[in-house]
Amino acid sequence: MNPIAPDKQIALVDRLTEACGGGYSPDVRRRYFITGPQWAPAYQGQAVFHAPVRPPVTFETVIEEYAKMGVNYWCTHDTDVIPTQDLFTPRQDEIVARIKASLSKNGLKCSMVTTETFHHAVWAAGPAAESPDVRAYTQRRLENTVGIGHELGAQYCVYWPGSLGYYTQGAIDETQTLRWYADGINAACEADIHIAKQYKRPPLKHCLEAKPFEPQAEILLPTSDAMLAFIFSGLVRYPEMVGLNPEYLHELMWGGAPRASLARALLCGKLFHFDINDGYRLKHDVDIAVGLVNPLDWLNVLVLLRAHNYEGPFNLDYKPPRTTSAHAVFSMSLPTSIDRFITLWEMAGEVSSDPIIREATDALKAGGAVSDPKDVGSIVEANKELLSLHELIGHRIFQILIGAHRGRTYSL
Ligand code: 3MF
Ligand code: MG
Ligand code: MG
Repeated sequence: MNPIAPDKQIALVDRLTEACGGGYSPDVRRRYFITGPQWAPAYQGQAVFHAPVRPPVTFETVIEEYAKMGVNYWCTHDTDVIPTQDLFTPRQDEIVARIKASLSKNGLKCSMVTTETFHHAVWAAGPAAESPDVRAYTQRRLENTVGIGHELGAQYCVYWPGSLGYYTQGAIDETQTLRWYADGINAACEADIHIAKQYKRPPLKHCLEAKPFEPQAEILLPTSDAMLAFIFSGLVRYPEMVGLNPEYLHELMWGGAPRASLARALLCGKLFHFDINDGYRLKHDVDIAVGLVNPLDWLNVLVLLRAHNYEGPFNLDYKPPRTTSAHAVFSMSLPTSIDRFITLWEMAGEVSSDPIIREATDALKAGGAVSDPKDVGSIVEANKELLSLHELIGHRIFQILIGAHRGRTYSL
């Protein structure tokens, strides 16, 4: 193949994206509660060890592009859009007013707001540091974000305490730090109760998001399960207002099964919000877009969520890779991510209604006819052949993933 001149490359990428087919119209995409974070397309590729590869983008551009694509909801960290030095000043109000105008011009809603408690130097020792000044500042920031959330009409507020931990063991008291962290969440909930009344709106849903490592070396609330224990520990004053925002990759990173983590959150009634992406076990937080690494696992995750009528947001918390251009972030990366999600969602519906899987599952639940229920040998004998259905169900889900159930064949 001949070299592709730089001025021909956008046309090539656009043509091949189009040639992939399988894209959904913006109207179809709008049927889903898919939320688009400011930070995903605004990510410039500046991960650890890397210089940025893409120019900055404004919230106006991001909101406009989401609208064209068919994403109905936008979400943000406070400092993604308001410079730290402008927080709590009239500049903040001006920016929030501009965001409101941009959302309404493009027909979008703000779904969620979150406080950045990891990037700025003030969080060097985390949001629940020993210094009372830092903790008082954290509380002001959390309360301020709740206010911004109500002003923008958000329903959710997310907390990712990635800097709640330490590099040097023994330097901090873990129990005390967790109590201080709870003080922050309690202050945010109290402010919410108060502000929600002023706005005559229901309070926000406060969602904790766990990640097992990064950026701290050791993290005090590393998993969704740790957070469930924290919510019910007695330290959180309004446990009914607080739930989880699990992230698919964060559960995978520690070696967990994301579907099982989500199941535990569902059992506790705490699956409020869900960050969708993909990546690898026991690696850093690569934030690859949904379905590019573990499509079979993703399919199974969505089968679970459909079965439990999950109605919360699916938040596109991924990072377009450094190899993707600024143009392709909007023309290829985001739309193809959304479309893989929708396809997997549709497939999950096929898994749930597949007659083979249904019959196999029912048969497993019916069990074998045991001749002597007190005899362990009879129990084994009665179920032995039936249990082969476990593997068959796995095979059938694979067939649904590759379309074999619809007659797609491969000849050797
Ligand atoms: C970090 C994350 C965060 C959180 C965000 C939520 C930048 O690994 O996943 O995204 O999702 O801070 O509020
Ligand atoms: Mg996340
Ligand atoms: Mg992540």
